[in-house]
Amino acid sequence: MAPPPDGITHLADPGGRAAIRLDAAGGNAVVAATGAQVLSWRTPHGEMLWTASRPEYAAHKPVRGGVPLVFPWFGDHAARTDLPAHGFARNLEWRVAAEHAGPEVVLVAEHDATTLAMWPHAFRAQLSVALAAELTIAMTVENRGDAPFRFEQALHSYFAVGDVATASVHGLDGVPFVEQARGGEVGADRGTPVRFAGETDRIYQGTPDTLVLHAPTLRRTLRLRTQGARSAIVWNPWMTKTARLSQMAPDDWRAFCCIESANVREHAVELAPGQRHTLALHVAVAQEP
Ligand code: TA6
Repeated sequence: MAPPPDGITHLADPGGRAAIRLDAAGGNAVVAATGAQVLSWRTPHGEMLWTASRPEYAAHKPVRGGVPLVFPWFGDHAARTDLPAHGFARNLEWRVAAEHAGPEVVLVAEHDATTLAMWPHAFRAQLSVALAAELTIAMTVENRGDAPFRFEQALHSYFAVGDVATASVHGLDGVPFVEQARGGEVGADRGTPVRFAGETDRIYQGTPDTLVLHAPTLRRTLRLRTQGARSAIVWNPWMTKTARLSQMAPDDWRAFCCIESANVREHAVELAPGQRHTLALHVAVAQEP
């Protein structure tokens, strides 16, 4: 078997699971084969992604942190309580389909008897992770069946912010949202960024291509630029919900926020047979001196 291109290393993650490390621009990123989950993105300024204090690196399970994938449904399944929240993509073992100089790794998952029993559609999903000065994550879904299907998806990114009470998300001014933490209350921010003062679980619809996360306690700004995403979820569980979440220590809520690049609910994606769709996220970091 040919050695991987420069900048790509195969290794075991902290749980001994197969993973791939990409090295570039003075930093690195690690992707687990389980769930094609980006576990880490380190730049010369430190770790950009956040991981829970009690992480579990288990087979067929997502680690809480990094960038878990949501597919083919978001949240609880509409009809079946026996199915996993956020779909099954993050529980699958993905295979490496390609590795390129750059570096870039491409992982693939396809329908099988297990997925068909949960979601009766033939699909091929591809997750590309590329590292240069920016981190790029692109999810492509193809309809391999003979009938149309609709799916929801998200790159469920956990970003390190230092102290979430000082963080802010910019670019959602006037964009309508549904606040899941308040029973689906609808709203829209006017003339102010999103700030965190309690449990926040907002689905924004009709989102712009660029959002900015300010994390002043880390003297850091992240720019999130997307293609093919019309939804975004902004989430922090705050103190009470944290107690109900796996892998979390009681104070973990203070150190992260999720900004999820997505297509959910009325912006679910419909694919005709043979059609494909790509959601791409490019994250750039600016670090104050
Ligand atoms: O994306 C926000 C959300 O739907 C929250 O409601 C919370 O459930 C979070 O995802 C984490 O979900 P998980 O299944 O990873 O614990």
